[in-house]
Amino acid sequence: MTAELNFEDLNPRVKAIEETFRQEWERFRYFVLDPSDPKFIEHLKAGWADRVSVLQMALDAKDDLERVRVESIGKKSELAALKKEVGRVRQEHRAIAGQAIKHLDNSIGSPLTAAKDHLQRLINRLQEDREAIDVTLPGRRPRRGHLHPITILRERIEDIFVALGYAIEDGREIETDFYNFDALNIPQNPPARASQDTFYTSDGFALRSQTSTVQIHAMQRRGAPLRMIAPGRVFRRDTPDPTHNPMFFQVEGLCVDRGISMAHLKGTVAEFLRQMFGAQTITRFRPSYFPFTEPSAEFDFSCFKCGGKGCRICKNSGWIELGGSGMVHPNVLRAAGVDPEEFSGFAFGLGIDRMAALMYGLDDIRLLFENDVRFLEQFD
Ligand code: 2NL
Repeated sequence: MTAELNFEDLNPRVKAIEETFRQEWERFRYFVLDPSDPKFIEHLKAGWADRVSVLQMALDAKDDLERVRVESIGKKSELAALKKEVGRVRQEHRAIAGQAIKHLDNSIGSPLTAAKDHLQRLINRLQEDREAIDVTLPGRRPRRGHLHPITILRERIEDIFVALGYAIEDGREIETDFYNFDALNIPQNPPARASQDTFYTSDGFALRSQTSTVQIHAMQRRGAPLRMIAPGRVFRRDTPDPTHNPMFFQVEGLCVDRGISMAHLKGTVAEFLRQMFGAQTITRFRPSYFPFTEPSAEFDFSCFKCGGKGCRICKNSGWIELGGSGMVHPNVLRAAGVDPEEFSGFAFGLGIDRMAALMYGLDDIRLLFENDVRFLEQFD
């Protein structure tokens, strides 16, 4: 049986516990202030000015506070040990010892509880602040794109011909030699094919060197009469330079019917160019040679910039060369299954990229295919 204790035996330990807690508590004192009090945050920021985040500080303080609670009034604390010894205090001192310990327990426990509650409210508020989204802020505007300048131009050309009663036809970019050369009356010999020299796949298919291929398919499929244009990507074995690219864009037009003459060709091309470059535009035709047309002509139009007086754009000639044309060769009609005795037709072709370079004043057509947005976004 252990000896009875006097209150005086316990009292120094009560004082010691109180003192230890008081020292620890210094750091947490202000947490018993109400966190919604503006002075509270001010106080925090002043005291923790060098800390990056008040929230992190509050989370750390919460851990610290819990440690202090465990050490001060937890099951293994000196206070818990003290409570167990109250039973051994002499009868007449026991009530006062009990009261002193209970008072100590409360004087430690209640500020801890208050601080913990307030700290939690502060943490909640800071977390809400951090996660809050200001729904009144304007959204980030997505940058609006636009069509490629070649597409813009192609669509303008299409609109003009659709209004003249032409269909728009599309086709494959990989073709057989028949569609790319033979059907177009291009002789088998290498020199004849050199100007249309294209790329071949390992299976012997050709990348089309003009969109006439689409027109041959269309004549075979639909027969005559026929009015159509074929815009699209074509390929030539050219060394790239400011005016050449091995891949470029073309529009070809074809009109096949009974009694079609050179007059229809001239009227159609002239009307197209007037719609494209203005009512004052004059068109001229120069005799030329293409294997797929007979007779053949190249066409020029009066400069849209100077009106024919001569300027940098038309190289002082007053005229701009644009494309080729002619009456469809009977051999071509025959190859496409159209009877040249019954039908005749005209055809023409022009380069869309060349036209874009002219209209936008580009000194290098390759810029159109580099897909540098800083360049392309100037032309919408
Ligand atoms: C040019 C020359 C031309 C054609 C294309 C054509 C199509 C068929 C039949 C006959 Cl299906 N001809 N197309 C005719 C003459 C010239 O293009 O300088 N293009 C940029």
